[in-house]
Amino acid sequence: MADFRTFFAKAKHIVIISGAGVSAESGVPTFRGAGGYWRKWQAQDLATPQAFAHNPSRVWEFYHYRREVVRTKEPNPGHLAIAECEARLGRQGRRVMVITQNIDELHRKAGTKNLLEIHGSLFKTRCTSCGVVAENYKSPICPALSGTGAPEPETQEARIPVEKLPRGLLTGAGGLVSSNCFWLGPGLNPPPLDDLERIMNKCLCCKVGTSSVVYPAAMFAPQVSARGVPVAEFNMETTPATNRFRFHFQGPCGSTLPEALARHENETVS
Ligand code: BJW
Repeated sequence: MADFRTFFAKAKHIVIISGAGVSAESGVPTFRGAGGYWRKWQAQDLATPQAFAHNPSRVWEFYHYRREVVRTKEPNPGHLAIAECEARLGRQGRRVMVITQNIDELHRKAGTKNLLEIHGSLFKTRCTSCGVVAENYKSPICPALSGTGAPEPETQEARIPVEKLPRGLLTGAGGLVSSNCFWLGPGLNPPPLDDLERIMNKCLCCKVGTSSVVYPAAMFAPQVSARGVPVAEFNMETTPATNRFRFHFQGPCGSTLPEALARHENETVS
């Protein structure tokens, strides 16, 4: 930690790549492992264009359930340490950028401003007819989803007819809308990553609470590490990429991050 803190005190740019683990202590389930099931499926079975085309009612029940869970959750000390660090370093002319795979908006709720939500948000929809993306915080998002979405494996499917599922109303196209999340399947709705290469080549990189098995996020830290950028991983366990990084802080990031990102007595810009 002392070695990491020396880099931290001097870094002009800090890039934080986060995954589901950062929200685990807020009570949001992670994807992989025992808690990652909804009924008998995992996200990789339902967060795909094929699953939505085959059974939009089931996929909407899944997203409705997760929207309702997430709206009751609050940022934890890990989210708050990141947001506080961004504000503090900003006052010193330094920059913190957060790239999150999470769709729960808890970084935003914590106050993080410089944020790329590369997998989208549970609270945005995309019209399948005209492509328009819109914010939508309604609960439920449409009357037919009310009382549906229970996660237990034995739950009866709601089998909602497609005309009663959420529709796009902004442009008049009125098509079926899907959740605007970055679904599995190469090349779909690529996230906006234009400036990333430039910033990431000269930063301190922190990789927080992600299993590092989903691309493109999984590739950023190993790539910059190979170019000599110091990378610190914060995770409960090791990941396939751990031995490629300079630092690994094992444990709940609600405890490790506040210590790592706290004010350093020698905070200066290099
Ligand atoms: C704690 C903790 C605590 C717990 N403290 N830690 C190469 C190129 C292109 C595509 C591919 C490719 N290789 C493979 C692909 C295909 C695919 C892919 O990656 N598949 C893998 C499953 C093998 N990729 C895609 O389909 C991507 N598409 C694409 O076109 O990419 C194009 C591209 C490539 C390269 C450059 C530019 C563009 C799209 C991927 C979209 C992922 N979608 C999902 C669903 C989102 C919507 C939804 O949620 O409904 O995103 S899948 C799911 O996994 C979700 C997550 O964001 C994502 C990552 O999971 P994450 O966050 O790592 O969570 P977990 O559960 O896996 O891990 C939690 C970790 O936290 C664990 O390690 C715990 O130990 C830890 N933890 N508590 C600290 N308290």
